[in-house]
Amino acid sequence: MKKGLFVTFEGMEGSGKTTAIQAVAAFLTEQGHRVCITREPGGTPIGQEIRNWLLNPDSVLQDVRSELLLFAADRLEHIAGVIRPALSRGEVVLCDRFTDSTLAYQVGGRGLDSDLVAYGIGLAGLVPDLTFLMDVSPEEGLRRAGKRGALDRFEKEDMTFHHRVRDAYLAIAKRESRVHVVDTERLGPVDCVERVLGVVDSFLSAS
Ligand code: T5A
Repeated sequence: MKKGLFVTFEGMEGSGKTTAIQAVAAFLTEQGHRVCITREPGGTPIGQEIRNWLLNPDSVLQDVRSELLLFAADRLEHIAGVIRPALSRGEVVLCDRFTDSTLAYQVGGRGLDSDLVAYGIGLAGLVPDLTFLMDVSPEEGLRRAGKRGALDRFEKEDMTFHHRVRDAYLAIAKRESRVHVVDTERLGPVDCVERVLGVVDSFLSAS
């Protein structure tokens, strides 16, 4: 049974998800919460194998639906092996990417059929309590990501792909009240974390 709090962080490459998660986790831990930090793809041993393959710029797929199924397999193992056990222990789970990434990248970016993707997402059977969309323009996000070195298979996509992904994310935020947009281009890392903590705090006080 779910007892903890499930919080997901979404957004483009280089949008500041990892930076925010680390700071939010430190703050919540200091306040006495038990926190589980995890990510997709790659939150389990098999998920790490799937991640390596999916992000490798040399990986080639003949059918783009295989990509959807690889993310779905990663997610099912992650939910069963990491997320649900942590929630049942009452932990705050901070997850770097979840089902909204599939909607943004596989429907928005790749143009896959939304019913097919909805089926893949439905297999998860788990909806976040709160989601933070760390919003940044693709130009700025990729500039930040590029500073780390070689670009991965998704980062190497053209700018129109990245703009479709961002548009899809903003559309999700418009229709889902659990999604809170944080402008990481205008706000520095400290202000972004303050905004996230304000929302988490209100949510915890109200529940
Ligand atoms: N994918 C994933 C799908 O297609 N479908 C799916 O279902 C799923 C789950 C995963 C890829 O897989 C795709 C999407 C992705 O392409 P990833 O490596 O896990 O890739 O995710 P990335 O988004 O690529 O991770 P990044 O590390 O690039 O981005 P972050 O975590 O958002 O950014 P972060 O925190 O590392 O920050 C990047 C830089 O920006 C600075 C930081 O200091 C750092 O240098 N920064 C800021 N600068 C200014 N202002 C701020 N507010 C800042 N916040 C951070």
